[in-house]
Amino acid sequence: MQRRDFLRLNAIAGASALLGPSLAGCSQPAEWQRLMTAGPATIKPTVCNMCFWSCAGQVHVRDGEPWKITGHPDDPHSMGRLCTRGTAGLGAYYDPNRLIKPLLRVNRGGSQQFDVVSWDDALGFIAGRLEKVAKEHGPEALATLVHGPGAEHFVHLTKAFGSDSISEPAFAQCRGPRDTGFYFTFGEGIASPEQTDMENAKCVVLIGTHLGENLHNSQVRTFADAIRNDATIITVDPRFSVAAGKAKYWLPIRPGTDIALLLAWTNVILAERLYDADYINLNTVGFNALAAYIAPFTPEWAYVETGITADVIRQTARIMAASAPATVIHPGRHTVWWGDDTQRARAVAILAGLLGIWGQKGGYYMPESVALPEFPLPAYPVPKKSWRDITISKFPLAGQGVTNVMLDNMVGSDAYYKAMIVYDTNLPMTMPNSRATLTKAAQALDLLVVVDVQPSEMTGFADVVLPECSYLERYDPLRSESERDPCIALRAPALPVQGDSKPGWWIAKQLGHRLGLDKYFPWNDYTEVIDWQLKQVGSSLTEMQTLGLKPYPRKTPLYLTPGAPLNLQTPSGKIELYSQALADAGFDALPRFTRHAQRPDGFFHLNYGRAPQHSFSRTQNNPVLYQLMPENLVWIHPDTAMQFAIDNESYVQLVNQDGVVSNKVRVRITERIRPDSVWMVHGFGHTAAGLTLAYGRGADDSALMTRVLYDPIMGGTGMRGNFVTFRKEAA
Ligand SMILES: Nc1nc2c(c(=O)[nH]1)N[C@H]1C(S)=C(S)[C@@H](COP(=O)(O)OP(=O)(O)OC[C@H]3O[C@@H](n4cnc5c(=O)[nH]c(N)nc54)[C@H](O)[C@@H]3O)O[C@H]1N2
Ligand SMILES: Nc1nc2c(c(=O)[nH]1)N[C@H]1C(S)=C(S)[C@@H](COP(=O)(O)OP(=O)(O)OC[C@H]3O[C@@H](n4cnc5c(=O)[nH]c(N)nc54)[C@H](O)[C@@H]3O)O[C@H]1N2
Ligand code: SF4
Ligand SMILES: [Mo]
Repeated sequence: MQRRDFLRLNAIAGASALLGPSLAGCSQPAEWQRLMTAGPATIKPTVCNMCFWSCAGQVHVRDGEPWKITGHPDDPHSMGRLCTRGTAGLGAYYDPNRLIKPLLRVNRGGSQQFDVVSWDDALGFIAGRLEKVAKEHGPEALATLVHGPGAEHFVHLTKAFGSDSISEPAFAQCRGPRDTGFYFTFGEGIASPEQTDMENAKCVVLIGTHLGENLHNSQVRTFADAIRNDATIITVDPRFSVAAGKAKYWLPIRPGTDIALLLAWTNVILAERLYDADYINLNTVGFNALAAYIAPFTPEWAYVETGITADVIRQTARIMAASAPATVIHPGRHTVWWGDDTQRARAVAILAGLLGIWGQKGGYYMPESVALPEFPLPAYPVPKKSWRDITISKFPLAGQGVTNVMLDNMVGSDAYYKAMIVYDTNLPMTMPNSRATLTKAAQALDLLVVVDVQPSEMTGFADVVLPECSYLERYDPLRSESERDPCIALRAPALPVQGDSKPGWWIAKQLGHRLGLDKYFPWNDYTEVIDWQLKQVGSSLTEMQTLGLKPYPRKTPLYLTPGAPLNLQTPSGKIELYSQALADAGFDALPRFTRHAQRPDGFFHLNYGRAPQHSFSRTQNNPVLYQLMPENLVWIHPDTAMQFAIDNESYVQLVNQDGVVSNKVRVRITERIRPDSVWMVHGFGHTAAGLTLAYGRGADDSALMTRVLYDPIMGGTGMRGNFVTFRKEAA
């Protein structure tokens, strides 16, 4: 069957499946007049979904019309204020390109298109295909790729169906290496929100981690506290980031050489005995092995690799040690860089371990969450084949499902997976070099369902597109995360549902019903689940509708007692400077520095990151944020610009090492980038025509990432080993 060409969502037959411009915002003077005279605001609780920091917010509604969204005053994530993107949530609500009806791919006279169909038809089609897959291949042949808090509904559905093949890009495209490296050192990963006690730190070290551009609300606020408190800020970044602009030390490191710097810092701390020997004796294993290993990695050695002078390496190491334990060595978040990322995270963790910052004021605090009981449900069926069986042979120490492994197992003659559900993730722009595999997977799979709010690139691969209503229109699982001050926050519908879009819980339950899984959905409305959970912790849905956020007292101290032995979950119970577990699995027990590919002549490191106005690839079409930043720019050093005769503000195309050519992108000539690199913000260069504002604006970094450097330990997709040169726009 010749189906599943990539469909652009303006190729929809019949009645419009998009919201359309009629509801667009309130820019007219009459609107302003109305707002000036409207009645007092009622406040409805929400949890922001414009990024995954999940700030608790308040939607202010006057005379039935949304007015504004603000941060919840008691929320540790938002500290009472939302960021640029959170404030622009109403733009997502009103976006005329929003999906509002289910779509089904049909083949009509040899050409493919999406038909608008009823929910009943869409869900019936999906259930029929899933039942066929289960009958022919077993329910384990379903893989579910998800992101965000609403993912829980589809995780639940997938497990009830009989598969545990669930993964999210937050692991293999984001935090996986960091959490794996910390796990093998401290016995646990770093929390989200990160447990960095920056407001009490005397020294903050940022390796990459471009706080300020990377805008995770309270994290940036506590970084600002550190600056206000005169903490010594040390940033390591090939680019003069916003954070570098606030720093005492900016180390413009040669890209990809961070492990060399980390080893040299460790060398200085050991050589100059800048550690607390009692702490090391009590709390670490492998110190002698580390000391012997580290001896050759002097600052002079590291200078040659990193370009950072030995003097600066020594000075910064001494400041970190003198400030310890009030030193935050930030663990980073997007850590899939060069493929040796778990080892780089190990090097970070070892340094943190030597400085004794675990559980200490001004270092890493001990996060705590509210223990929220699970709603009572029957046990899930045990899958005959687990994601582990499929993953471990490739990436032995992957602690979670790996998106890229699942995707790879959807193509080829021995493809294991036959159906995929995708929720709240835009895989073609999220997983590097995935478009070809996605295209093949879409051909090969018996079913591909995409649940999204807008006609993203991912929807173009789907058999069925299901329109979820926005976070402002729905209930989702309660927010209960590990953090400084434990609390629970409620996302509840604040605004009327647009069109025929539906909340994720409803979609999952309806599918469950059609698949004969009613016993896993023994409630009529998801509010019953939330209310039951809240009642177990002394609250209720009624109370939370008013409160929005409920703080709970901590049960354990925020900091560990200085001098008391750590009781970690590592095999030794101590900080594992030397990791026997890694050695046993055939990996380096101590982090190894590897020289990465040199850039070819005339090519430049493709460096990328965030801008405060946007999140990943999800906000470029938001009418409010589009106005703030309609396209991304490519940062080019003046020497490079001169060499290629490129003018500031002109448009160029980027061509990568494999000949892939980008969209045209506007040039910003700046000394804030190393001459060997260019930089751009991720998430632009949309190819989905249904995103009428974002379509064709700026360039897509992911499209240029045809070289993926896999982390052999946990499967992370290193993205930084790509290089580009320039093609000038024809006049
Ligand atoms: N506004 C906004 N904020 C966000 C997000 C968003 O989409 N929008 N996303 C959030 C998420 S989920 C994540 S994971 C984080 C990601 O944000 P981070 O975790 O901060 O990402 P990094 O890759 O560490 O940081 C990017 C920086 O690394 C620098 N860099 C590049 N190569 C190297 C190198 O070889 N060595 C060093 N030391 N630095 C290098 C780049 O110049 C850039 O300044 O941001 C979060 N915050
Ligand atoms: N090239 C490159 N790739 C990257 C990164 C990078 O910097 N460069 N960053 C990596 C990192 S750190 C991360 S965390 C990942 C993030 O990757 P993703 O989680 O895939 O993030 P987005 O690109 O924002 O895609 C989100 C998708 O969800 C949809 N969506 C938005 N809101 C909702 C909702 O309420 N419900 C539903 N059902 N759908 C919704 C959006 O329309 C969009 O299609 O990307 C990773 N990939
Ligand atoms: S940091 Fe901004 S976008 Fe992210 S959840 Fe908070 S307010 Fe929303
Ligand atoms: Mo991320």
